[in-house]
Amino acid sequence: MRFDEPRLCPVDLGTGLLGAGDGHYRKTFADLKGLYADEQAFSAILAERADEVAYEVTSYTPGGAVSDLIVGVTRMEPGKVGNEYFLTRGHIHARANRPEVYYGQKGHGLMQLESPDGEVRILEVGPQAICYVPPFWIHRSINVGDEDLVMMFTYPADSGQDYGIIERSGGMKVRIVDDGNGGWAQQPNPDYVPRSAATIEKLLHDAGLAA
Ligand code: S6P
Ligand code: ZN
Repeated sequence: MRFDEPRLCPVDLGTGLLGAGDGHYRKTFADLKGLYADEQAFSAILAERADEVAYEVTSYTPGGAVSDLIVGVTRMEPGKVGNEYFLTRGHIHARANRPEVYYGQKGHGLMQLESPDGEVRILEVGPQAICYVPPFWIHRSINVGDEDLVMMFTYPADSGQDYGIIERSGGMKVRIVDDGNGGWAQQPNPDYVPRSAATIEKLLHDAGLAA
């Protein structure tokens, strides 16, 4: 066949899952060791909920070419570890110049964005809000609501994910915590180590861009 077959993938807002996809993975709380600041609070969650799903991703990948788009949905449980809201691991795309679009469908979420040189943007993503993640921005989603957060996403199929960029910096620059009034606030991450000029230069160079 010369042309790919069009595909309809329904999103079930009850389950937060994509239908007619070909990919599905789950992250349990046990999988998320080292992600949260409050290790004691995390151990307490592990004691009760280690094998429960913290978030899951269902997707459809039509092909692996740059001209293909992966489409999918992330569903995340509501809750906190200590005073820090549940979040995804976060990453930069392995091909760092690949962008992504998120579309809020259910719940109250944040997209935490961090540029390689340490600029921080926090965007609220509720139902029917489109969030554009530009090339080179590290991104993570956070559930600051009291129900499931469901967000659709789409990105070039050859993007890949690099999780190490966050680990190498001791986490992202800020953490999102309960502000004490049921809302959220940013808190500086004391373990954060800024990326060097050489590291940033390499990111741009690897993506085929001069600094
Ligand atoms: C992939 C895209 C999403 C996330 C998903 C889970 O580029 O941004 O599919 O993978 O929301 O987040 P994470 O950070 O654990 O991959
Ligand atoms: Zn991504």
